[in-house]
Amino acid sequence: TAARAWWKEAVVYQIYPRSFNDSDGDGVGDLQGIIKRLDYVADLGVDVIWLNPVYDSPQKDNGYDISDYQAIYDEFGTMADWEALVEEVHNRDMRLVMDLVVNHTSDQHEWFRKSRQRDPEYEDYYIWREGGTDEDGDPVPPNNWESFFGGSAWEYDEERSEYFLHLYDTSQPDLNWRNDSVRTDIFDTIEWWLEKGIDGFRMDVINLLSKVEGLPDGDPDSEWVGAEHFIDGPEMLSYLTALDEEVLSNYDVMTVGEMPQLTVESALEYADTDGPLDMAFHFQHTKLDYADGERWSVGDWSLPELKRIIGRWQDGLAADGWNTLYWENHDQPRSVSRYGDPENYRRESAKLLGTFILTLRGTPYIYQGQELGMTNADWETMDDLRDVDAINHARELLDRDGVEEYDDVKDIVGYRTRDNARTPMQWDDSRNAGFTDGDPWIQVNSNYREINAADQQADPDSVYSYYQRLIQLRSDRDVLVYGDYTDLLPDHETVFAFTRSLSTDSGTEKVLVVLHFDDATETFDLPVEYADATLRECNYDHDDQNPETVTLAPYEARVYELF
Ligand code: TEU
Repeated sequence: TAARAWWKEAVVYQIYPRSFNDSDGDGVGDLQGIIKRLDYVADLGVDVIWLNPVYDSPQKDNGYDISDYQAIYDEFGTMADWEALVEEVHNRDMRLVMDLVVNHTSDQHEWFRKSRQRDPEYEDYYIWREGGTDEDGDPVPPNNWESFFGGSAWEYDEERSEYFLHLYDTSQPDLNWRNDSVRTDIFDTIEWWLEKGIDGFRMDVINLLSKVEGLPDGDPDSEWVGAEHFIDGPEMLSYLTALDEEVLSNYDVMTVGEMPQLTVESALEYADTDGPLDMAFHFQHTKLDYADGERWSVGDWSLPELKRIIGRWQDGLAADGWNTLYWENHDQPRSVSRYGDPENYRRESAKLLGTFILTLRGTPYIYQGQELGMTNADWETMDDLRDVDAINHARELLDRDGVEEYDDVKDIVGYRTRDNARTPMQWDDSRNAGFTDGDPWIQVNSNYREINAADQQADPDSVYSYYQRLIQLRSDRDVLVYGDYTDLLPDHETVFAFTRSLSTDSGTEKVLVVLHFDDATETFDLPVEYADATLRECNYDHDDQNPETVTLAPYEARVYELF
């Protein structure tokens, strides 16, 4: 069994400050708004809050474009508000994890402004290159790398007369981690926040820091052109090891790396017991519904494929390392709209998806509103969209042959836009779902009268109450944290059944989880061993708990315990 750690036993709740709660009526969520709702978060039973970036920023990418690492964005509040927040979080026995965005800064950061002026001290803080020319003598960027948000990863800067690299938006230039002063400045900033009493970091695109020397062209046919030269680059492990040894290891904090295209093999380098980080987010299951590996398309997903991915990670990190478990975050559409049935079985499928992340082995991450079964919204016009990623890609799709107007791409853009996760938290059935007294910065999902926190807190059958019970169960039962994982039916098309088991001084604790990912009914033969097990949690009411053959209702989820 794995060594105990508080962050393995914790359940994390993610707050997207812009969309959580607005205290001053400007339509944008803020820190005082979060403080007002902390009791709600604590009542859910979670242990850690991960806060998306609240640093000063022009907000081109909602805070992932930082212009000052040591100041708070004024629409969110002040440093005093932030200090009050961390204190109030700690008063409720929860911990606070901050977002760390150090692959890039905003182009409004002082470092970039000086760098583009060739100030000798900052000249080399970013990745600047001269371009070339094509056959016709027209200027072309230094290589063929692409931005994740579409288009070339290079932008020509008139002021410096060179191109700079931006793997995300043009307003997000990539820092040059080869420069010792960049690393020193970043390490100092990290230490500064740790001294302010935070409990860890979620590290944004942290496996992108090291770019291959010479910046060679990437395979033009790959999912993200250039990725083989900037993901898990040659210096990656040494940067993170230095960060851990010089800074992080002096504090009792948790670290989770967000790592595009992460494999089990690299996860074990970054985040095994000796690795610099505690755990990492991979994206393999979030690509199940891509058609032909393409994000701006939708395909059918299959449960056996999901099980193969989950099994690869559960087994791969069984002996060493630690998993993260998530369906949603601020970059992903709502899970019930993606893997469940928001029309006919919203409650049931939302509970089924909750059971999944709260009973597998790893640290669960719940995104605000997921505990209510919030759904994707409708994005009727381009003007409704706020997400730079969706807007850029919608424009690219509109340039394609045969595509004439937004209506032609609305289905895919509306399904995939990160805005789905960013509609305001639905607190109650009052105007704007209780999020703001003003005009919300993004539309409120029109279903807030049916789906909101106030109703669900009062209802023991709600998605919220179900999450609350399962979070409690997970914190009461070591087997749900540390127990071994076994998939009972790897090839079954609609049933995901697995066990967790843990040997203790007083015997073996076992849990059986049965998840029915379909809207028909299906039978499941209860393993003989579980004939006398207790049905601890289920998203349907049952009289007959342990028949030999269980008839599973649409999206039924069962959790049996055996001690
Ligand atoms: O996102 C990085 C990112 O590219 C992935 O989350 C992406 O959605 C995934 O690889 C798709 O498979 C992070 C932040 O979470 C996001 O909000 C920022 O826009 C981005 O970095 C840039 O900072």
